[in-house]
Amino acid sequence: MGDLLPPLTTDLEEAKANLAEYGFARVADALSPEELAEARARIESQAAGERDCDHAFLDGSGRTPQSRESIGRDGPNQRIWNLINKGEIFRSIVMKDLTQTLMKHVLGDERLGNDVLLSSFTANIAGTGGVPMALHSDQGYMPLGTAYPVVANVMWMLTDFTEENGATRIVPGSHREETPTEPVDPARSIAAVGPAGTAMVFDGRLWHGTGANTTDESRVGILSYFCRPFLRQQENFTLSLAPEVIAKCSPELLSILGFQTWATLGMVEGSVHGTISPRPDEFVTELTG
Ligand SMILES: O=C(O)CCC(=O)C(=O)O
Repeated sequence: MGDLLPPLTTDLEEAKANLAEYGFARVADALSPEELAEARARIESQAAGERDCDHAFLDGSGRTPQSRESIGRDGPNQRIWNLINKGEIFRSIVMKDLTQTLMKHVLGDERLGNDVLLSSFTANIAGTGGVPMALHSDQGYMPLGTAYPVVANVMWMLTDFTEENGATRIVPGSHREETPTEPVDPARSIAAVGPAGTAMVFDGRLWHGTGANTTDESRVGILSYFCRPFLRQQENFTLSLAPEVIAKCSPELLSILGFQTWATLGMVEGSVHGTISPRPDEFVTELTG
C-alpha cells in the first residue's frame, strides 16, 4: 500500500508533483501547533454550540452504500457549515501560502489571472460509529469527460487521521480516469492517514469519502473547497456572511469569497470591474423616462 500513498512533505513543489501523479498530496506541519490548537478548540466549541441550539447538521448513519446523502438529519457525524462566519482562524487558513499556492496551481489559469474562489468551508467531525460516506468526486456535477479539475479541496487534519478513526478514503490516481458513470468500487480505496496538522490537498476529480470511525474518539477535519471563478460556489457567501464578519475581511479575502466581479460574471447593474457590496442600498427597478 505504501506506494499508493505519497510521502508526507513540506515541499510545495513535491506536493504539486504528487497532485499530478496521485491526485492528492499530504503536506506535513501545515498548521503550526498554535493554529492547530486554536482551530480545534473553536471547532469543538462551535460544534457544541450548534448542537445546543438545535442547529447541528448531523449525518453518518442510515445511509445506503450507494447514496451520498444521509437519510435523515441524525447520526454521529457533525458538519459545521460556513466556517468563514465562525472564527478568525478559519479566515486566516484561507489566505495561507499553502492554500493559495496549491489551489492556484490546480485551478488557476495564468492567462485569466490565476483567480480562484472559495466554494465552501466546513468542518466534518466523524464520530464514533459513523458509516462510510459513499465515494464520490467533488465535481460529479460536471459533464462527463471533463478532463480537467474545476474544483480542489484541502482537508486540514485537526486530529490524527487513521485507518480506524475514519480518515478520508481516497482512490489514488482516480483523477486521471474518465468520470465513470458507475460508482467506484470501495475496495479500491485507501485511508489518507496523517498526523494532526497535516493538509491533504486533492484534485476535484479524485474519488474519495469519509471513512468509518470505529474508535471511541472523534476524527476532526476541516475542508476548504475551492473552485474556478466561473463556477457556482457551494456556499453563497454574498448572502450568508454576517455583516460584522464582512467588515473584518480583507479585500483579498472578499475577492476569494466572490465579492468581486470576474470577467463580467457576478455583476450588479453593470459593475464590470466592481466590488460587489453585500446588498445594494438602493435597487434600480422599473423606471419611466
Ligand atoms: O470527511 C471526509 O473525510 C471527507 C468529506 C467529503 O468527502 C466531502 O465533504 O465531500
